Amino acid sequence: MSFDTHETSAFRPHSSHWGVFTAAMRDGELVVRPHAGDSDPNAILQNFPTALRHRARIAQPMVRRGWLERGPGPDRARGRDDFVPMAWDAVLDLLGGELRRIRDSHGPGAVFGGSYGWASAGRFHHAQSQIHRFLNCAFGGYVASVNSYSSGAASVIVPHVLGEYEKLTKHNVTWDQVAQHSEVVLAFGGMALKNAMVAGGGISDHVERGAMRSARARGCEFILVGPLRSDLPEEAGAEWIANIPGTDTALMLALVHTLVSEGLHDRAFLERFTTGWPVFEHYLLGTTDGQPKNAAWAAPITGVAAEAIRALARRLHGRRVLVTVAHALQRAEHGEQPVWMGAVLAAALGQVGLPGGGYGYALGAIGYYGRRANAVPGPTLSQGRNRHGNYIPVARIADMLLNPGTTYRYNGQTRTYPDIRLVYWAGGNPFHHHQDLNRLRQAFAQVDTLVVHEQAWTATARHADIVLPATMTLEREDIGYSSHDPLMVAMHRIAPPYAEARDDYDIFAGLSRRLGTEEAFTEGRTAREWLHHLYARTQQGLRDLGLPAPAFEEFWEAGRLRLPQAADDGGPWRAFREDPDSNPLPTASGRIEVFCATIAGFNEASCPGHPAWLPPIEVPGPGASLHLVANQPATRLHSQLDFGAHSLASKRRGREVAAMHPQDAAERGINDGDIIRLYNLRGACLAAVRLTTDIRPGVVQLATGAWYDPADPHEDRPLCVHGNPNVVTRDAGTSALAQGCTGQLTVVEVERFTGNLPPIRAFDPPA
Ligand code: PGD
Repeated sequence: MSFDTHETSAFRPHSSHWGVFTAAMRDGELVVRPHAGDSDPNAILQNFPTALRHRARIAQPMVRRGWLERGPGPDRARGRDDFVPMAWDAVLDLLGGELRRIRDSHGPGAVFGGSYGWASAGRFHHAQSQIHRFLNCAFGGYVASVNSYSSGAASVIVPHVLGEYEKLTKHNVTWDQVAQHSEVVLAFGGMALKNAMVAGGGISDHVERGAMRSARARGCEFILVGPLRSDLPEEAGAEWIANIPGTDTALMLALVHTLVSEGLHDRAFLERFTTGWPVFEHYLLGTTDGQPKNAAWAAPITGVAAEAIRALARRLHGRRVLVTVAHALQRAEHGEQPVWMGAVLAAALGQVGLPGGGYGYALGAIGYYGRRANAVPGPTLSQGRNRHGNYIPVARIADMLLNPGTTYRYNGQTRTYPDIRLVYWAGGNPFHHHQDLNRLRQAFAQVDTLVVHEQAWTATARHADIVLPATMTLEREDIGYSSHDPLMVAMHRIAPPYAEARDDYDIFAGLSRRLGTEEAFTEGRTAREWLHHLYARTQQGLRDLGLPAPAFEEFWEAGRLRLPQAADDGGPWRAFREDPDSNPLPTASGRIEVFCATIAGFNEASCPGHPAWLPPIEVPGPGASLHLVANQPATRLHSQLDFGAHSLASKRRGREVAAMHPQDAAERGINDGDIIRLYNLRGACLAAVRLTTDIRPGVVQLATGAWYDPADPHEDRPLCVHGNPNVVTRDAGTSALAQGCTGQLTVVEVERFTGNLPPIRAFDPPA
């Protein structure tokens, strides 16, 4: 890798979702060093050096040949066609014309601009903010998406039953409280460090490992409930209860049943702070359906012995217990239930609102949970107002594109899918994040035009009609800020843009010029002027607190600014516990809703009025099939920089590595290091296999993020030769309540792959 310009031998500050760092060009090579103050830096940073000038980068604007020759319209050739390079002016003219055509003939409601994705850390060049601002301010609106692939179920159910979702995750039990107060941390789905290593907007110190180490040294007991032992770090010294995936709600019900039947539940807390307990208790004890949800009932469902469940319940009684539930659990069918039931368990233990106790929903799922909030506002680019207003729950995109005009249920409403003609994406990779990718390909074949801004040739870019090369974060100036990290970072430019790549901002400015709305989008500012403008909000916040507020130039020169943080006060649940009448929760009753009349009133069989065990549709058949846990990767953020050295080093024979129990492998004649084929009716992918006893038998684990790489893109259900689990996951909502993503858990068959090993072409630019 060599650079002929912009040799910056001095280390300059920069930031990413996976950590603050400094970087310099040394002898033509990019050198990246983690932030000196980071106690546990994230090795993912080392994907940058090889990624910066990798052949997978997009060098120039490209237009799909079929779209150019036949014009916009539904086309099965997407993802199979070749591309024609085009000059920037010409491609922006072309796209400007297409945007006008769609708006004039169909209106902004024919444009899907949800554009879900993590994009990059800088707050100005944040691609989601840029695209939404462009569509709102310069185009006239768009069909949006709501909620996230991360927490689709939780973010909808929590406001009904517990209060503000954002507060539950970001203003609640902190890592400091865990270190100082928790006696037992009962972690459903664990708290894997790979997840907490990442925080949107940047993170300057990874504290989770240290907090667990301190808690453990003080005598705190960690109990991991889940099929993968690696979901808590060694420092936690955890006891492992390896339940069958997707059965946590049944286990929690049995724990509460034991507490109730042995008189160990906190009646006074339930009476004072919750509503609807008696209705739930009838279900729990089986007076409504004849089936007590006791330990004997839960044992065959969960794969955990009845006596072990009872013993665990007794062990929780009378101690400072923190119940955590990982996001992963709600990224599955009926994902609302473990979220709700975790709160009911914490309430039955009477722990909600105590320091280091209660319900730490999603603690450890991401780096900005379990920390103190900044006391001053951060830089935020206004996205303007969407005058169109229509939206879909984010994970229903394929349903929307395949079924325009049909109705679906969401959060108590019956809604109608719009008729989308143009899909515009910047900063996300649906061929990474969506489920049942063969179905997604059919869905994308329906639209007139698919536009993608990308830095690299992801499968999403390959399926686009118009591909616009975007700069990588290292190639632009920005401000790194996360709401719960005290370090605001002046992200200096480290390298010049790759080939003809442009900032998303410049691309949208060029398009808005063609639409006659440039001023509305840019407000007459250059990118540098925007940084000044956005910084002023934080500066004012500091002034309001009577603190020194350095000028922008001073901040830029220093490279960072340490911000004041709010107190660790336990948030709304502490205040509620101290005085529930003065500080009610923002639920309908002002209490924790163990039975929720609002949800019951929606009449959804898939989400009744109290937490319940609802068996999943897909379960492994006897003998043949396995549960597939498709979780977050450890060596990259989602699919980002999968072509970087650190991510590549984790693969075997170029493929993503799946973990399997030796017992399951032996039954299938599979050896460590073999290539396996994971398949079901939806599709198939290859992976290399690693055998380990740190996984429950009956479960195979394959992380997300290996770029989709079809052996023959012309087939309808091609084999992904690289190991993207989303070719086999199920594209169905969590329930009619939240319609969240269910990609975490599915059922597959696994066999040894004996054919000729197809080459990996995911990182080669298309013809
Ligand atoms: P990323 O790989 O981060 O995944 O899905 P998401 O789409 O966020 O994609 C971001 C893309 O943005 C990358 O392709 C990157 O190159 C591009 N990009 C980065 N910076 C810029 C920029 O400045 N400009 C432009 N134009 N592009 C940029 C993540 C999603 O996946 C999430 S959040 C979760 S939690 C889900 N998890 C699962 C799961 O557990 N199991 C399954 N099966 N599936 C999941 N999918 C979900």
